Amino acid sequence: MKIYFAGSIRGGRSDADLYHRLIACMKRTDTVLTEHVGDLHLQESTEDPDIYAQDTAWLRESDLVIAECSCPSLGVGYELAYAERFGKPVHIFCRKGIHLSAMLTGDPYFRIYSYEDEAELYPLLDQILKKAREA
Ligand code: 6K6
Repeated sequence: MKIYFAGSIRGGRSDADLYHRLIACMKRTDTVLTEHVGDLHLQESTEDPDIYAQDTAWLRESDLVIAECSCPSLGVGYELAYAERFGKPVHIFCRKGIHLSAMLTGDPYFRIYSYEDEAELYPLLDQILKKAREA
């Protein structure tokens, strides 16, 4: 499957190492279109219109979207609405205690998982990907 992983870039890189580990986990079985989101030495070299064109094309091409939303990001919010518009299944991870936007928690389209410990995410990811493969 082609997975679109969304995580904060200009919204802040405090969770970049977490994105890196989640992407590595998904890459064992599937293709992650947005590997750069977990790049710990991300260099912004591409022009913004090219980033937008590439990322929206990847979203349309993807089989599902996984987003880590603990670090708020306008770009990720946009991507989630875009994915919904194209009927892509969207799974959102968020650490307990973070008050996620009502525009996500109030939209029944999104499947939201709040977690306490990162270790909870790996079996959850396996389960999500297994179900998606069977769908
Ligand atoms: C070039 C090489 C590495 O990074 C760049 C430039 N930046 C981006 N490249 C690709 N996708 C991006 C870039 N900036 C934002 N995005 C997309 O928006 C990613 O798919 C993220 O999920 C999301 C982050 O949005 P912001 O608002 O936090 O930047």
